[in-house]
Amino acid sequence: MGQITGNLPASGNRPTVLIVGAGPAGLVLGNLLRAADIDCLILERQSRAHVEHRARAGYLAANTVRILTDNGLAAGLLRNGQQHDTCMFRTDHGSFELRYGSRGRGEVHTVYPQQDLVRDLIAEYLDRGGDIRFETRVRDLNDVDTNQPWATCEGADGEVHQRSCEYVAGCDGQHGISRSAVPADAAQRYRRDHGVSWLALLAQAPQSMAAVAYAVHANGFAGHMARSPSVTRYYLQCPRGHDPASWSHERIWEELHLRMRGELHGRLREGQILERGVVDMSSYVMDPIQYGRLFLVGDAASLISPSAAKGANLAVMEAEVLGKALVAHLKGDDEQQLRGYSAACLPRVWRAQEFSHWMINLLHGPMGDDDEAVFLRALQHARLESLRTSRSHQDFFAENYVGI
Ligand code: RFL
Repeated sequence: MGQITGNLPASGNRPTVLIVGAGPAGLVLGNLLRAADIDCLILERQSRAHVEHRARAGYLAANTVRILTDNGLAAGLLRNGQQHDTCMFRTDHGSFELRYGSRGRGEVHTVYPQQDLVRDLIAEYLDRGGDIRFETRVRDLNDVDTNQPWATCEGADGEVHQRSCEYVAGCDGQHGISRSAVPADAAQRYRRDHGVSWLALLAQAPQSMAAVAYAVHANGFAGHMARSPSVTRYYLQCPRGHDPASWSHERIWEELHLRMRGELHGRLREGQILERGVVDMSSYVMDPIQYGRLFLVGDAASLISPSAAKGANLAVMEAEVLGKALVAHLKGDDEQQLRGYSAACLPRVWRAQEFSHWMINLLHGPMGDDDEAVFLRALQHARLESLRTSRSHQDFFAENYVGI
């Protein structure tokens, strides 16, 4: 690790906007700024190969597709993405399909792996003359409440530099450092641990059914979601603190078959497990998501559980709002949108949080056989039954499931 001694060397020109992180948030923002010919620099701590292969999200909301299309960033997803409009629920009381594409506002998802989107966004950003430095970690952000914010960053060679800029976009995800540049008394921080964990799996196997499947089982939740023609994401609810390596290949597929009720509805198409990790369902929201000249975007601003597949979609929504606001300010001398960035985004963040929380309660019944667990599972069944039979409940679901 590089050492800081005395004054740090200042490195390169001073970009107008310094973007920390090359995930969906930072890359969409960088592309919007470059389209308006605004000088920006993206610093990313991982290598290009790493971010271009990091599998995460896959379900893009209609608003995300609209933003990417409007800004010339959708060629790959329009060519290779799959439209998706149905989800399926499986319980001890039976199975039903909900064709959400014909309910609510009639919107559908586009399934396109996040790593493919990231690859497209990097290529386009470079085509637009964007500057991006991989394997460069931002250690801290300073003076963000002045006209001269600056960052300390460390390159792959261990050299430590200082970078100054006019504005900073903190797009460095849930484990980033940008949030910590906002003083404790300058923002309210809302946190919740939902007490549920998922073993997140990527299988080298085609999807087993033409729908997202959510299975509610006494052993816990199981999920099935398409990613690409040959790769499918599965989830298995697991105890907190679980070691993902403790699950053998056989045990994973046995448990997925059991919870998905393969004997009734058809066996799953098995394949090698390419990736596994445990995701603890938690939420985090800062209010406001701006401080001085620092603007937080995506998971850096608000973390959401993956129960309703909202995280990447919120990141793109916020990147569009901030991108437009920075262009209006820097090119049109209109600062109003920039001042209103946080107020424009947070109601949509909270709406997504509320629906994700609703989904967690829909999909996870309490374990055990005490009176309370039995009662709450009966309520869970009643909620699913209402979703199966009530047109207005289905409209509510569809509007919130795809909406951002
Ligand atoms: P990212 O994608 O985490 O990118 C942040 C980037 O910042 C870099 N970084 C730094 N760079 C320089 N200096 C530092 N100090 C840095 N610290 C961090 C990181 O290396 C990284 O490249 O955040 P962003 O752009 O806000 O995007 C958020 C989304 O990635 C995230 O919300 C989604 O992946 C969540 N999510 C899903 N979202 C959906 O909309 N639909 C889905 O279907 C969906 N499925 C998922 C998901 C997340 C999952 N996991 C892994 C939690 C499925 C899973 C399993």
